[in-house]
Amino acid sequence: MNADETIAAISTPLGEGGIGIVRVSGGEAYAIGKQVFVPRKKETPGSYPRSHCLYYGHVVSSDGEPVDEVLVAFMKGPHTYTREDTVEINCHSGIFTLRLILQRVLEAGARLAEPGEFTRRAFLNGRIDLSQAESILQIIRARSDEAVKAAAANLRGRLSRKITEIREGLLGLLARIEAQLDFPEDLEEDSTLERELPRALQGMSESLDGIFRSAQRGAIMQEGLVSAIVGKPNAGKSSLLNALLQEQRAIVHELPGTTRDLLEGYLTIGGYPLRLIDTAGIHGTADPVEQAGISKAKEAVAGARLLIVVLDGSTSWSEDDEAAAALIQEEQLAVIVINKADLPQQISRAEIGARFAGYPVVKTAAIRSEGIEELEESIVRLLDDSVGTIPGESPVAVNLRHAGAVGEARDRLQEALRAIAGQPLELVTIDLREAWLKLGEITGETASDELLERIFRDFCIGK
Ligand SMILES: Nc1nc2c(ncn2[C@@H]2O[C@H](COP(=O)(O)OP(=O)(O)OP(=O)(O)O)[C@@H](O)[C@H]2O)c(=O)[nH]1
Ligand SMILES: [Mg+2]
Repeated sequence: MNADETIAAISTPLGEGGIGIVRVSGGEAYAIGKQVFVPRKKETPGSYPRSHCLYYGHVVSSDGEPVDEVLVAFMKGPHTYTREDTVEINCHSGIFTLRLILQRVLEAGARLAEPGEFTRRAFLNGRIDLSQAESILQIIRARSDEAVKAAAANLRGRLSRKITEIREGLLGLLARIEAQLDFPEDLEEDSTLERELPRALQGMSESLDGIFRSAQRGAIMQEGLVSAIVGKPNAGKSSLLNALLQEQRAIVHELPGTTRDLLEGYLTIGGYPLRLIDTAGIHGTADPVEQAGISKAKEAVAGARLLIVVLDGSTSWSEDDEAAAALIQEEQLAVIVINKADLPQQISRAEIGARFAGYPVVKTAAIRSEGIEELEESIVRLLDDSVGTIPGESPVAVNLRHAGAVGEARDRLQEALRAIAGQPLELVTIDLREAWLKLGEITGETASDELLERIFRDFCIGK
């Protein structure tokens, strides 16, 4: 990829429509535009083309034949998307028209843009930082109002500002610590450092935690919270899925081992979009088809953020329940459901509460849709606690990459806070420096080429 080359691409979706746009960006954009486009009115050579004006006319083939009737905008850098000279040809949107015009522009000297290359240039030319570039992709892909708003705020630089502020704070602290390490004789000079350091780090770590939670929330709003229903065969998992979705989505049967494949449904509770996955009952079996279903179930459980562990209240605690319970990972959210509450009970809420300390326990009778509201309420409480909004704050980030980097930086600062008590200051600086680097990956200042490659590959050609 060469940044000196002039690039071109069709920037609107391919298909029939009112208008399609071929965009050209780079040093040769004006020359190429003037070569392929003939304005309708005679323009005076000195003042044509004027920047950010629309010209009416035709794109013509190399032998002067009109290809399409168009409006063309010539835009002088740096006041453009990429900061480079840009030409946008607005034509009739038909697949062939657009391709002919693109072809014409390529003949005139442009190279076909790679996915995301316009946005990458905007980043490389310093118009936006990496998190802003990603916000553009998020705006394109957003699936809810909240996601659009959060991405738009990031595009305006809200996340970048917060991150930059914390990075500058870290740099300031690092400078002071290093001064103290280099000139210990001046120790008295900065006696406030010792007192201020823990407080400053605590403050930064809390800010990062706020962003982390908010980013997670953003990601959930964007993609839906992946939730798996898990438990032994016949516990009533599929019945629970149906009750939650309020439709007969899954087959329910008294034979254990009814569900084999994963089955999905979408629902929103308390404003949280959930992607709900029903799974095969977990138990030891020799049946190869059932085994395949169980290994799929385990995969789904491992990839879920929330687990709904279903127990059959009319049977006593068994090894199969044990096996299902053992699937809960520490970082997962889980709610325990004692189903079949309408039948004589073999397990008590107290017993289950003791086995699953720290997790909410709810009783339901799925086939009668009883206890479903209570289940929903406890799920909403779990989500509010772990990713809920901080009063007055709206999400700053909607991207799991941001959440990951922010979370790691926060953990580094926590590490540093622990190191302050008892460890030499050198060790503290290692953590601070790593936190600073991690945060730089968000804005792109310390992002590797590989990371950039991965991010921009996700864009479409023409963006
Ligand atoms: N009495 C009573 N029966 C229930 C309840 N929920 C489910 N059942 C019954 O239990 C049996 C199994 O229900 P499913 O929903 O298929 O159970 P499952 O956990 O999906 O089972 P597998 O897919 O085989 O793992 C069916 O006969 C249901 O009618 C309930 O709340 N009360
Ligand atoms: Mg089932």
